[in-house]
Amino acid sequence: MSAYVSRVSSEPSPVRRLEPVVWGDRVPGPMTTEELASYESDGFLLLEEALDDREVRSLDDELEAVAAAMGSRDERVIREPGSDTVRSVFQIHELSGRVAELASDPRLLGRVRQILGSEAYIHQSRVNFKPGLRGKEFYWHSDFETWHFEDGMPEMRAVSVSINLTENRADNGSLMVMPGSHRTFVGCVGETPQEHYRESLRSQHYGVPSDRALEQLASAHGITQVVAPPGSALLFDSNCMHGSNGNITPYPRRNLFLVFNSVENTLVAPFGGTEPRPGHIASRDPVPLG
Ligand code: 6CS
Ligand code: FE
Repeated sequence: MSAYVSRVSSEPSPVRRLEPVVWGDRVPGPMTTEELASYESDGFLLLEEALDDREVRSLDDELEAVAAAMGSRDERVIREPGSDTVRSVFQIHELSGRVAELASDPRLLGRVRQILGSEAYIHQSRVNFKPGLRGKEFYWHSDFETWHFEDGMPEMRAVSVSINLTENRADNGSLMVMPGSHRTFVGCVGETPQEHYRESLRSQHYGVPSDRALEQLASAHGITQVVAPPGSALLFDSNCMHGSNGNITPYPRRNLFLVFNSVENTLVAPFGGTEPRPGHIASRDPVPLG
């Protein structure tokens, strides 16, 4: 049984988060006390110039080559709704040596351990291509809501790192986050269909908050748009309310997305009662990093 309620027929009231945001006794690492405090209160932290230009270019080249070489029936490739254009490639840390290296890089892992207060493993990884002209949106959601109900992640003890591979501009579908929203769990209406992920990773319709809940959250917290150059990295809490618009500019918005989960928070049976999603979307084989 979970303390959180979602995927039910009538709308649950929003509840306060039970878990801490920064876990354990302050683990030493590269984040300053001010940075940790800022992450704790906003639920996210932007690291400008986390990677240098050369690193970003070689990473981006490798990811494009990996995506181009993948078979059209590969389950890890997710296409845009209504077209064959590649939207995301999952389990990218097992497909790209550079991503695997980056997952253990002390610049990221050191910070992740500080937040989680433990060792970490990759719960999910992917590249989001958000191509120019026709890239589609990601509707508002909390990742934890999905990971708890569809994957069986017990607690809010995971950090996502989104690394900009291209410029994330105000007009090309960059991420929007509601600062402070990570402190509230917003349950959603609607029982999850089996194999929901086949649809939801293209366009999400369950695990989406009501219009009223989104209006209330936005009026309480406001919306921050994360506009930042290539090489910057956004660390964000698993329960942040976030989403992004479509991209009708000619400038692609490519991001690498790594989800670090605590080794003390490994997956159990999904809390929504559906079959677990496949391992390339939610790992059930935790290998501690570093
Ligand atoms: O379903 C998931 O796990 C994914 N979906 C979204 C829209 N964000 C987080 C996560 O990668
Ligand atoms: Fe998300």
